[in-house]
Amino acid sequence: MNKTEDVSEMRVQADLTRLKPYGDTMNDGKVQVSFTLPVADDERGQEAAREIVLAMGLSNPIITWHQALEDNFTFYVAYGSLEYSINYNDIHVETVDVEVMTMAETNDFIRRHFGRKIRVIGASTGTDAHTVGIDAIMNMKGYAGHYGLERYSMIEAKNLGSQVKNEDFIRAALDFDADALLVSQTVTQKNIHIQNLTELVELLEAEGLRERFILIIGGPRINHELAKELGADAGFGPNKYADDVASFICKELWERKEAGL
Ligand code: B12
Repeated sequence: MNKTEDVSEMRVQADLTRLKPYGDTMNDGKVQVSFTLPVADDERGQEAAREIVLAMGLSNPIITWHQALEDNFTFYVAYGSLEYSINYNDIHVETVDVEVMTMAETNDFIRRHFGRKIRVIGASTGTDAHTVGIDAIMNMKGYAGHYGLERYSMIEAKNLGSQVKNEDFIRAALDFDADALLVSQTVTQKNIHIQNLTELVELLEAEGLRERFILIIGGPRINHELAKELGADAGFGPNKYADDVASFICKELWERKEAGL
């Protein structure tokens, strides 16, 4: 059997009503997990790691890597088999529903439908010091082959950087007369991103400004569903770029204009 036949054979065997990970053979349930335990890097620690993997519900655990981080902290990589499966047909997710335009198409859309530049302001808010995500979306040079919003001739983009307080962000957005607010949240420890974003939405609502702006949030742990839950208009996570954001802003502004808002 050649390689192509081999792959199509595996596809045929996939049962999406009983979906589970696979490593070597379809439905073998093989997963890799990594974690750190606050114990020494010795045989007892490895057995503890093996039992932790069993406690996760994975069968036939193998510890393939262990390395001391400090005297009493060890990092482990383990393999095991997941016995459970899920029904893929029961999975429904809310995603941003927009046809993504190129930079040129977006500029053209804005020129034809609004006849003015769209103003977008962004920041990484609260205590969050991570700037790479918001820069990826906004900076002239862009990210991963996608130019940032500063590059768009019909978008005026202002990037306030990181650790911007929600109050200051709102003031700056009003001064800039922004159409859209872009908020980046990377740190999620102790749900700090939820707190920051909830506070922002509450502040906007308290000042009667929530509907004044399109509110878009993003970050490695953000998705559209969470964004909607938190009261934003859209959420974007990894592998989303300026094109996705600009297309959404265009669609949303156009719908609001059509509705006379
Ligand atoms: C670089 C980095 C730092 C740098 C940041 C420098 C800088 N100027 O940004 C420094 C060293 C300062 C740092 C500090 C910390 N960091 Co740090 N950091 C990272 C690292 C290595 C890379 C992050 C990054 O740049 N990703 C690249 C960008 C492009 O990806 P992205 O942010 O996901 O962005 C994409 C999408 O999410 C989306 N997006 C992002 N924002 C937005 C916004 C909008 C509006 C939209 C539409 C889309 C969007 O678009 C982007 C492109 O697709 C990650 C680990 C990792 N490999 O990811 C840890 C990581 C994020 N850091 C982490 C932590 C814990 C910290 C510290 C708390 C560590 C400490 N104990 O001090 C501090 C926090 C400081 C603070 N107050 O915020 C954790 C976060 C864990 C968590 N879930 O909370 C990570 C995951 C590391 C880890 N595995 O523990 N960090």
